[in-house]
Amino acid sequence: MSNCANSCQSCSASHDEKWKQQGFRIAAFDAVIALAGNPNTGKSTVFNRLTGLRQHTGNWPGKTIARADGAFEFRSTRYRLVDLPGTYSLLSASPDEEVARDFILFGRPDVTVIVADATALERNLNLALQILQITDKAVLALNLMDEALAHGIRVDDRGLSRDLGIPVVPMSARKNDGVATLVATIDAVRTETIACSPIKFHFPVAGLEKAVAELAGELLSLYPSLPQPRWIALRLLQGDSRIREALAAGDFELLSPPRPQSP
Ligand SMILES: Nc1nc2c(ncn2[C@@H]2O[C@H](COP(=O)(O)OP(=O)(O)OP(=O)(O)O)[C@@H](O)[C@H]2O)c(=O)[nH]1
Ligand SMILES: [Mg+2]
Repeated sequence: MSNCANSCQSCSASHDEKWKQQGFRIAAFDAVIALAGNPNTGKSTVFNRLTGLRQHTGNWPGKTIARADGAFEFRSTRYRLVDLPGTYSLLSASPDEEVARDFILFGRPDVTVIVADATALERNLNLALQILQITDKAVLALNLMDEALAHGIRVDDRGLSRDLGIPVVPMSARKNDGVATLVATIDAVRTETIACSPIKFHFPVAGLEKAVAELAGELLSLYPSLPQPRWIALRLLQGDSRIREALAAGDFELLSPPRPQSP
């Protein structure tokens, strides 16, 4: 691990500088929200609904992947919204998946909104379950409900919410249906007015649970601020070279968005 893995002054300063250069006032946000989901599920439509003209586009640092950041306000809380690249999984080494995974894992958004296509729920839930392994505060935006209804697809959103352990908001972003409920739900999850208890995988394979727990413990003693050590331990045991490289480089601080400063 490099000696700038933890929050050393110079790293934070250059990190803040980078965001300032991209036009953001670091102290201008109270909370950070990530928008994740499969490609073509309406993430950017939701993003545009929430941020309107208050947005900024560019590339992810060091990559040619487009990035959109924006802002919205709800009950005096200033939110920064980050539109992540659409992905089917977080497990491969494709640059899009890496950006999405690193932001959710190391960027530690206050809430992650998973935008899902209600007409293709099974495929969308694959990614949703992966996201729930690496974050504890999330909302499922069940988008394209208008299409689902037109195709006679009905979704038991309450049952889904119970099973996933996070709130589910049925919506049609294109028609602006459910957007206000989504915002209120994000706020309620952030303030813990709504408690999340996302479903986590358990490993029935003999010995695996023990190995994950042991390695997670070792990792935490080496890197006390490491997010989601169990998930990282599992990826290391599976031989994920990207996670190994991220650990070796110790660049968690650089992967993180600027944290709001206290007034
Ligand atoms: N019918 C319907 N169409 C929608 C809805 N939300 C978005 N769309 C349409 O779905 C298409 C994809 O929307 P985007 O917002 O670009 O989806 P995205 O998830 O940002 O796509 P990628 O960035 O490519 O992953 C567009 O044609 C939208 O107008 C919705 O609620 N209902
Ligand atoms: Mg998009």
